[in-house]
Amino acid sequence: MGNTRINLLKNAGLYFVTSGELSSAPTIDVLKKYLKAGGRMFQLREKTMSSSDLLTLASACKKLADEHDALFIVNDDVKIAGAVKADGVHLGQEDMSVQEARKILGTDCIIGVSTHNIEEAILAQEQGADYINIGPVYPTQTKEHTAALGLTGVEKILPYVRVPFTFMGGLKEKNILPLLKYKPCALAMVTEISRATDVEEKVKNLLSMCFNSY
Ligand code: TZP
Ligand code: MG
Repeated sequence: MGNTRINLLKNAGLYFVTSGELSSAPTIDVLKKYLKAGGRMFQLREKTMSSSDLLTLASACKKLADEHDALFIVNDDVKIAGAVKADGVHLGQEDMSVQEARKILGTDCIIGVSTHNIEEAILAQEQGADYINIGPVYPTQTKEHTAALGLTGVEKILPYVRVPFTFMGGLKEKNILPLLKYKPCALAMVTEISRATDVEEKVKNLLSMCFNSY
């Protein structure tokens, strides 16, 4: 994989995951503020958008990512990731396998996988995931029906993790400090960023926490 991509992944610190529905402003506007404030990795995750709207938004995201040297990951949709030449795709447990996605996107593309337990983490790595997300760490309404791991659950999974990893689920400025000691490559957040009253200020605060506590 390209050095730039893997370096951006390893040093991202913060990972904004979009959601128009759970946002106080259109995704593209929140994203612009995120990037302006220094955010360098994001995922387009719009669960209810039509494919054609998603493709249009993904093209706009690609342009913004290039302008800011940011890492752009598409949730679920390998086709759209390939079509807009995104940096990567993020797959859930119900999505296409890593191997299939790899065949389509090639070795230069980042493939991330959502994992919730030891078995899923091991499997994703065996299949060639470039990074895994571990979560939900804390209770969250963004991904209902999935029990929160808590720090105890996280600590059970981490000894098996050999690739860069992110944490997600209920992450807020006020509760991320205990997670930083595990050295994630980034902390992933939906609503803490998408619903922030002042997105730029929030992102700056989060970035300074993520980087200064390493
Ligand atoms: N996967 C694990 S937790 C989560 C997803 C998609 C949702 C995180 O949303 P929030 O608003 O940051 O808690
Ligand atoms: Mg998915």
